[in-house]
Amino acid sequence: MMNLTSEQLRQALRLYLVMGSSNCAEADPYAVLEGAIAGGITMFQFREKGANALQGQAKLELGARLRRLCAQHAVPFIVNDDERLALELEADGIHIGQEDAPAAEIRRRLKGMIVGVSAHDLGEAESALAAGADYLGVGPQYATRTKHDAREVQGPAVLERMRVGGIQLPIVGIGGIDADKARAVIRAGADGVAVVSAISQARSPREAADQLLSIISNSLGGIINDNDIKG
Ligand code: TZP
Ligand code: MG
Repeated sequence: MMNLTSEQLRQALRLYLVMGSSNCAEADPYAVLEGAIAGGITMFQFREKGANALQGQAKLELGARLRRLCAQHAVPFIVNDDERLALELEADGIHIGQEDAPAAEIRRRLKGMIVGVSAHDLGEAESALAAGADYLGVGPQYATRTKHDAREVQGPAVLERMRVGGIQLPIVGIGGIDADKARAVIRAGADGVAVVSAISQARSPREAADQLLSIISNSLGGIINDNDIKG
């Protein structure tokens, strides 16, 4: 298991690929992840969900292959929702939603793992912080076709409200983010972006990741310069 400081986690969240087999259309998820890693993704979440999602042994086997690939490249490997799977795969962390067990409980059961929590407004962000979340996933930033039960679109303004409200935790924006939208999400206060389709459905996951990472890095760099100027 990787032991990351909060600042290392913030760095690792710059370009976070979230994916399961059903997000890859015809492509092989292993090949998609290989390409995405070559293109520079900084974190990965195995999210095996939806109508055609793998179950049982098949889910475990795919998870184990993707987990090994991440370990070979020192990319933190996070499991969506499934505590047992996170333990079985010796994941670096788990990502939970508002409807899952409280972060504090999960933190006790999964000692040492990174715990990410989905938050939709300042109140949920404050609760997640109090429960010991290590980072927040905030969205949907824009309309998404990937998650059918996603909440109402928030827009990047929700990130500003959280930052103004005093939330300093590492945050990734998620939902409908592509190369055209990544900059606005970073400018609003996110430390990185989480994407599903922008990489998993791209003709070249490697090129898509590479392009996103340079936009994100440039946008983060711009923020540092702005602060420098303001002193
Ligand atoms: N949570 C909020 S939106 C979303 C999740 C898992 C899906 C994001 O997928 P995409 O394809 O990047 O819009
Ligand atoms: Mg969930």
